[in-house]
Amino acid sequence: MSKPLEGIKIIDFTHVQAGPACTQLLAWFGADVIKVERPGAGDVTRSQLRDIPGVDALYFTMLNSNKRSLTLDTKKPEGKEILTKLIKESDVLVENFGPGALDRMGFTWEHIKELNPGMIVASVKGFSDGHHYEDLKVYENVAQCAGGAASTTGFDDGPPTVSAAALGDSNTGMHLAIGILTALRARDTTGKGQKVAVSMQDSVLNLCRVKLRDQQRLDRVGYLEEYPQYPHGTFSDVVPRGGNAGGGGQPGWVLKCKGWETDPNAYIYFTIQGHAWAPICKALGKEEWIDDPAYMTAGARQDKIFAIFGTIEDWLKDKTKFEAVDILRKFDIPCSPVLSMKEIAADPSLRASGTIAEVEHKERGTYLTVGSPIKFSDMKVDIKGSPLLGEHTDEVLESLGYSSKDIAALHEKQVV
Ligand code: CAO
Repeated sequence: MSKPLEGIKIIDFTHVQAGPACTQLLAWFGADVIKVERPGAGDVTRSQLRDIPGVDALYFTMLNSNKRSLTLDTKKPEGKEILTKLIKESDVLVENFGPGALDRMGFTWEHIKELNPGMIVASVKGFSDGHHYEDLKVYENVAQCAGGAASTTGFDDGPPTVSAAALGDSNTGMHLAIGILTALRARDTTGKGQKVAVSMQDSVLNLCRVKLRDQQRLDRVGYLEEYPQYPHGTFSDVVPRGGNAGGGGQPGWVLKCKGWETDPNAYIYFTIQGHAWAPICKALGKEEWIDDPAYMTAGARQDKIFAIFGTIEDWLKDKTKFEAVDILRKFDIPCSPVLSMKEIAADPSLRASGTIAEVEHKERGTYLTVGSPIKFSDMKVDIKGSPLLGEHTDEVLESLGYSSKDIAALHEKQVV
C-alpha cells in the first residue's frame, strides 16, 4: 500500500528526542527519512541508558523507527560536499542542534535556499529567534519550566513539578511535523520552500493555554473556583499548583481504590460532570443527594467537593480500580483506572490498535514501542525497527553517484 508522504525526502539532522520524534512520525507516513549521524558515535541516545551492552538503547530505537542511517562528518570538506548533494535533491532538512550549529557548519538558511529553493528547513530550538534566552541549549525539563507547565503542576504545598509526558521534546516534535506538512502544502502552490521554526518553550506554552486563561481570571476576580484552594484556602496573585483538579468546569480528583496501601497505582480518576450528577448519586447509592439543594448544583457542591470525594473513596474501598470503572462506565461517568506502564505494555486493546507495537531489531530482537497515535481509514502504519549506525551509508552514497572506490576512500578517511 503506498503511503501519502512517499516521494518526500528528508535529511534528518536531529538527535535526542524533540527532532527524532518529528521525523519518525513523517517516516511512518511514508517519507524517506535519512538520519545523518556522526561516524563512530551517532545520535547520543544510541548509547544512553542502555539495557543491553553494546546494543542500541531503547531511547534510540523507540524514536528512530522506519528511518535510514547515513554516517557523515559534516565538518570535513568531503562531508560538506555530500551534504550539499543531498540538499539539492531533498525536500526537507530537519535539525535540532544547539543555537547556531547549522550556521557554523556552513549551512545557513540563505546558503541552503541557494542550493535548493524548494527546500524546507525545519528547526527545533529551546527558545524562539530573538528571545532573550535564544542562545540557551535546552532539554525537556528546562522547557517545561520555561513554558509555564512546571509552575502550575504539582501540589500547593510542594515545589514546581515537571510532567513525565515529554511536553518539551516529543510535543515540540509534533508541532514541527505540523509546520513541515503546512510548508509542503504551501510549496505545492508557490514552488518555494521556507524556514519552519518551533521553540520548545512555545510548544509547552501552547499546551498550557488554560493556565494563561486562569491567570487572567485570577487577575480579575482573585480566585479560581475549580482549584482545591477554593473556597477554604488562599490565592496569591499567580496561578497556583492545582494538584489533580480537573482543569475545566468538571471537578475531578485521583481517588484511592482497594489495595492502594501497597499498589502505587490502585487509583481511579473520577470526574463529576455536572449533568451526570444523578447517575453519580445512583452509582454511589446516594440517591438522597439528587434533589438535595445542598448538593444538586455544581455551585452548591463546591465547598464540600473533598467531602464528596471522600464519600466516593469510601464506596471504592472494596473495589479494584478495574471493578470500579466497570461499574461507573454503566452510569456514563467519565473516569479511568490509573494505569501503570506495565499494564499499558500488556493492554490488549493498545496492542490490537497498534498503539503498542512489537518491533523487530537486528541486534536486540523484539522490543515494544509506541506506534502511531494517529489512525487512518486508508493507511496502515507499519512500524519497522530503527537502523543500525551507518546501515544505509553506502546505498545513500551510491544513489548520489559515488563509486564503490570513492565510498571505500570516504570510509578510510572517516568522512562516513
Ligand atoms: N558531523 C560533524 N559535526 C556534527 C554532526 C555531524 N554529523 N552532527 C552534529 N555535529 C556538531 C554540531 O555541528 C555542533 O558543533 P559546534 O557546536 O562545534 O558548532 C556539535 O556537534 C554539537 O551540537 P549541539 O550543540 O546540538 O549538541 P550538544 O550535545 O552540545 O547539545 C542539545 C544538545 C540538545 C542541548 C542542543 O542540541 C539543543 O539545545 N538543541 C535544541 C533544543 C533541543 O532540541 N533540545 C531537545 C533535545 S531532546 O531533550
